[in-house]
Amino acid sequence: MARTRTLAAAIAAVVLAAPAEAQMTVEIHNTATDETLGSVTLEEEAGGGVRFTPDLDGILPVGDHGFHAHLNPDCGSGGQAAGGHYDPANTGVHEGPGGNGHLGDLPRLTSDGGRVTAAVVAPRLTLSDLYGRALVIHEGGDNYSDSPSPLGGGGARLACGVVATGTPVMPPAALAALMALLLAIAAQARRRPAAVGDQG
Ligand SMILES: [Cu+2]
Repeated sequence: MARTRTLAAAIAAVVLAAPAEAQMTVEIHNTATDETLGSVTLEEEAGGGVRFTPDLDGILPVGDHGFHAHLNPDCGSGGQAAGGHYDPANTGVHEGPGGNGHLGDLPRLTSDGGRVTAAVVAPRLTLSDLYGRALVIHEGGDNYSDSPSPLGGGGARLACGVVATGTPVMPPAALAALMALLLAIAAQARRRPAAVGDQG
């Protein structure tokens, strides 16, 4: 029974130690050369939304670049393997971060001499929306519209990075139920007389 209690305590310790991701860092690569261009750090905002803090170099030309969460966690084939904009509600429209279209429509990034460091916030997202997606930076800007060009007019997929799957968050109710189960198992083990040979 000591063994059962130890096991229950060990499982509980592992469950309690598993953190919800507070932030994640995504490495960004040039889709043509696979060269690393830096990273983007994702953090959930206290008041809602996700903050994207880039630390990138070699994003050219200078000026605005379309920036989106695309569906697939794959940057292959020049970024095309990432698929379309993440759009879980199947809106089929590109309206930018403040609109009601693709959930993956992020605020534009701006290159200053190739460097991109200014943070942007996408107000409708949660961090878990981004698990297992790809972040894509386009060659051109983004007018947050499908007109005159589709998908903001950003054109070629210049750079891309895959967002990891992340640690699933256990809801408090599920955690409480698991703890109750473990305590019940431990209590039952305490009541049961030790069987012959159950000495270890
Ligand atoms: Cu895109």
